[in-house]
Amino acid sequence: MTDDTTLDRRRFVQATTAAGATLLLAGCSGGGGDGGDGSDGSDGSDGSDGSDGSDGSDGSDGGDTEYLGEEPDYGGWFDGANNYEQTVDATGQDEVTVEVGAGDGLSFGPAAVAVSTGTTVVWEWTGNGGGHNVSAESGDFESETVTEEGHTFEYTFEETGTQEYVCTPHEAVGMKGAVVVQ
Ligand SMILES: [Cu+2]
Repeated sequence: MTDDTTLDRRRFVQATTAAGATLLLAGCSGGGGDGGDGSDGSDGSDGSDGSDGSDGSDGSDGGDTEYLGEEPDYGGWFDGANNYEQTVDATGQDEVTVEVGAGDGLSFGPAAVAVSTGTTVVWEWTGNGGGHNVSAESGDFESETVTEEGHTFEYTFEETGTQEYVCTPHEAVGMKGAVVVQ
């Protein structure tokens, strides 16, 4: 009894699927000709004035920011650090920019970023928070201490591992960062 019901149901499903497929096919071949009037999409030009996006400085507009699926263990490095929440996933990119003097001016932004080997990290000074530098705990890189907005310092990470760094003048107030090289 039950077997019959199952069989019937299966047949019914098959029949429905076949009918659905036929309908889909019919819809495709039938409606194909009218596709031409999609052309008025060309006056969508007012999309370009999104220029006032610059005041989204509280980070809330970071729609395309991706975080690592699993947060690395920094062994307490970020305890008391500014601007650290999660590690930004920037793996697979040739170049990544980190702000020096982000947020309140005494932070790196993002404080923690993951990159791939061969990635160049470009630190860019915002001009906020006074004189900053970028100094690796390992000693592998160290910039001069600079105040001016737009100054940059870069370092290309060739080896996997975590590189912790500080702003020497503001280390004591939590201006710390890390680059995780994967
Ligand atoms: Cu600083």
